[in-house]
Amino acid sequence: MVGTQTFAMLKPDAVSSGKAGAILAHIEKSGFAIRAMRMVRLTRAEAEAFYAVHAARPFYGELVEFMSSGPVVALALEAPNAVLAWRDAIGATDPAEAAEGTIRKLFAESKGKNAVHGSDSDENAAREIAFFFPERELALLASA
Ligand code: 3AN
Repeated sequence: MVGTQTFAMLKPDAVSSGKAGAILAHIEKSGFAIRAMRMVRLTRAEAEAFYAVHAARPFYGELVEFMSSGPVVALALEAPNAVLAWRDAIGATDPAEAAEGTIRKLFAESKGKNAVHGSDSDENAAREIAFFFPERELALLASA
């Protein structure tokens, strides 16, 4: 079954440059319901754990450094076929390659500072939502 929820995050570049509100408005206009939202600054250890799947990639150190450099906004989003719909809405990893109208095309600076994160599978969406949202917020999600 294709899930109706995905995990999204506004990265430190988007938050520090004052684009969080515009991106949240874009998210809602694009048909996603925000089911949970939390602003938090990740510790280095938390960023390492969140991106553990990328530990072997050459950019891992840079990624962890950047993701713990300032606050992020974590979101649980709901839409039909949520994971794919959100990947479509954010566009390619590199904003230079992202399609017109996508969030990375509109708001991202570079391949590393690319404004937003999106889960790549239903399994990772569940893992990433659980990483950021404690029990009470998960209960909210289940009843939505
Ligand atoms: P996506 O975020 O589109 O799923 P992934 O999974 O390939 O892209 O990469 C995870 C994160 O790692 C990206 N969001 C980006 O911030 C960072 N990243 C990917 N490639 C590079 C790179 N060549 N240099 C620096 N950071 C990168």
